[in-house]
Amino acid sequence: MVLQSNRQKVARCLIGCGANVGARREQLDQAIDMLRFMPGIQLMHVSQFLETRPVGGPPGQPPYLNAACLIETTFEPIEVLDMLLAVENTLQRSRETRWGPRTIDLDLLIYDDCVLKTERLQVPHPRMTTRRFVLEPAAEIAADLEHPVSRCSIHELLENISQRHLHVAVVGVPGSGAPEIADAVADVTLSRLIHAPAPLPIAGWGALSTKQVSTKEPTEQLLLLSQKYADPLLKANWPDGPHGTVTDYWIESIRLAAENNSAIDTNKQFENAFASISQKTVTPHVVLLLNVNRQTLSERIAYRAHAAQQSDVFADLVAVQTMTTSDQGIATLLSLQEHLIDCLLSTQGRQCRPKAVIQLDSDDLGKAALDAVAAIEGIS
Ligand code: PH2
Ligand code: MG
Ligand code: MG
Repeated sequence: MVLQSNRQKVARCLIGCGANVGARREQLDQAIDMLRFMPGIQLMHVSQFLETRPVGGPPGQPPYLNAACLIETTFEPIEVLDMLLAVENTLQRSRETRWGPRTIDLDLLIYDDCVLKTERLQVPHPRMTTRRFVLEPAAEIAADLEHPVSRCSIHELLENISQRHLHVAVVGVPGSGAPEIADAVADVTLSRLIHAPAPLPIAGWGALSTKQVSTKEPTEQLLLLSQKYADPLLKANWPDGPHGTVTDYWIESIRLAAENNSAIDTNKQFENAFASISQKTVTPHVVLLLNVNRQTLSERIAYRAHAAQQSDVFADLVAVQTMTTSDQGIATLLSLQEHLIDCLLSTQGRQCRPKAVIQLDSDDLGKAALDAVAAIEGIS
């Protein structure tokens, strides 16, 4: 952070507030008053209080009252967090279950254009882009405030999740569980479900072309594959029903996988041809980006190879099995995973990039499914 002369830099912060037990309105009022009189903080705007349905956590919770505040402060991000925790503690906040009922919850959503991920604090808040109970009050007081990762304003983020027929893409390398998570999300949201029409060009690309006795260039085959991925998602045929579409792929993964695959010689001509296919598709409104570690991948590859020939689970790993060693397969997958994260979450805003990207650890598929469903429930 740059200090200007001897004046400390003032940061603008967006704070999310919520309560769903006790005298909710009084608790929110008290918390906001404590912010109002806190040294080092200027309370600029407070939204109205909005009654919202609880998202995630144990079933049967009472409804929330949510609000947002905009403050200016000379505190560092971690100091803002400590100050918010102190206010929560003063108001008898208990912490038993994750996403359980609470008398008061104060979240640091945005701290200027700061992007930071530590053990204690992540800003911008990792789940805010699909939470209507956050974006609606925030849009009332800070519609033009920019989200520093997506580079969209709060207003744009709210508009993004307010489309009539949403496209949610579950994205991850083979073995990350994308088909399984997509099934769970589509199930709960009564959405149309589309699985990847063919495996990603991870490996065994040579084998594939000889099997098909194809005389086509690999890049030509890639474009055919891209067209298959694009066909169900064309803007021209996009439905307008209210239940949305869930895919277990993102077409841009083909480009990234091809770039990552040394057997494929991608060039400018390919890039242009790919772009003209990809541009005709609906950009996902929400990406659920799955993350797996090396250990998980090696266990899942072993599972596919030995125990699960007849099972549908992790079927997307079949392409990886054709690689000479599973170490090579794992290295390829991890490198592609890095590439995906980079492309979806780097702060250099790319055109046509999905606006809401939520990262989920999918080493535990059951937990990933619950988190995925909660992220999508936040939209309604
Ligand atoms: N906060 C959560 C989990 N779920 N649901 C609503 N409606 N409002 C919240 O503030 C909220 C939630 C975790 O902090
Ligand atoms: Mg919260
Ligand atoms: Mg909190």
